[in-house]
Amino acid sequence: MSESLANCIKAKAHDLGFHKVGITRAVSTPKEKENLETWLSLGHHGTMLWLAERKHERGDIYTYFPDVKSVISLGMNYYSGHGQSELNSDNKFSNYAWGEDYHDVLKSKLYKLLSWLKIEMPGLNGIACVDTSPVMDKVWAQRAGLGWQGKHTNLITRDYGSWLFLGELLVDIELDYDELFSEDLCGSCTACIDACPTQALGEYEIYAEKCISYLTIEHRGDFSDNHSELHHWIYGCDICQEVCPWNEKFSQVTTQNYFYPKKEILSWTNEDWERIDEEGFRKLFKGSAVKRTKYSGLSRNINANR
Ligand code: B12
Ligand code: SF4
Ligand code: SF4
Repeated sequence: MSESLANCIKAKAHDLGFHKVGITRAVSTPKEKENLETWLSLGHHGTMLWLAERKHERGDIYTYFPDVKSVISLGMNYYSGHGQSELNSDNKFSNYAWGEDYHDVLKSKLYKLLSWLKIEMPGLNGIACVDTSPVMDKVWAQRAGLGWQGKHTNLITRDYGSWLFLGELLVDIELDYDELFSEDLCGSCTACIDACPTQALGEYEIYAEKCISYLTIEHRGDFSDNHSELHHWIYGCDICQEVCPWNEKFSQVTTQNYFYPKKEILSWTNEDWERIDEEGFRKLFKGSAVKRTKYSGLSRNINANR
């Protein structure tokens, strides 16, 4: 297909508010599939059974979408310029969930991009994916040239660091392709591994069952004794990204104000968090990714940090 269509897709994506776009050929990914299956067999997914249930699709894009020819990978910067030290509470709250739910924000923009593309290319078939589809977002972002998977396992870009949400459009047409991001710019740094308070990181590998983000968001039920160390985090955890020199040097405040913190996130005290009830939770986190942990999960986390 013509180079101009790939360029038009990128221009349209930037107009819609995406900060990074790359396009890559859909291929089998046997190495990543094997890594995923080994990781699952070692139980590093904890109670995230949904990861194992769709492992064949997640490890092989053709199983998910047999007609796929190209993957358009997109990144959106969510760095609001605020840090944990500005929170008026000892409770820490991950910055990715300070504003609106990124799934909704990215999905609606991906649908707009797909609708536009369908007008340009009548008959085209495509799927919009953000996080919840059985697709390895970071693997495709690296293949499409957006950046590399750092030792903390998140995708880092040269120009924004790692504070980026990722999504893709899978389409059944050929396009012009970007080069794989083949450099590993972590070098000899191990800041993320050293800073992780629960030793949840190996090099380029996460033991999710130990990760505070997993424990506060994905883990269901009570914490057993050895899972009670949340290090003041009540939702998610940002430590490995906060210490990354690529974020220290290259973070840019996002142009997308959906992700700026709600005033309560900045102003609430420990007592405010401890007083939150189900109704208050529903109001505060309407349209937010925090719904995932439900009221029971958030209050469990608040209590574990008291
Ligand atoms: C499951 C999941 C989690 C789990 C597991 C994290 C993980 N790294 O997999 C938990 C709940 C812990 C989690 C936490 C977070 N998540 Co999350 N998560 C996902 C999800 C749904 C799937 C990721 C996946 O496939 N994991 C399976 C493992 C095997 O994959 P992997 O770690 O990438 O493994 C690769 C390599 O590490 C390597 N590998 C694996 N094992 C080994 C072993 C060795 C020895 C070696 C060398 C390599 C190696 O091979 C794998 C394949 O290439 C994706 C969305 C998606 N659909 O992709 C979001 C996603 C990765 N999460 C995201 C975010 C924002 C977060 C948090 C920052 C949220 C927070 N602040 O609390 C944290 C970050 C924690 C961290 N350090 O990774 C973003 C990351 C954006 C980015 N710039 O990279 C994503 C892409 C969502 C999105 N669409 O934007 N997440
Ligand atoms: S998110 Fe927190 S607990 Fe999880 S790997 Fe990073 S530093 Fe460790
Ligand atoms: S902290 Fe260092 S090792 Fe970890 S991801 Fe960033 S550059 Fe790589």
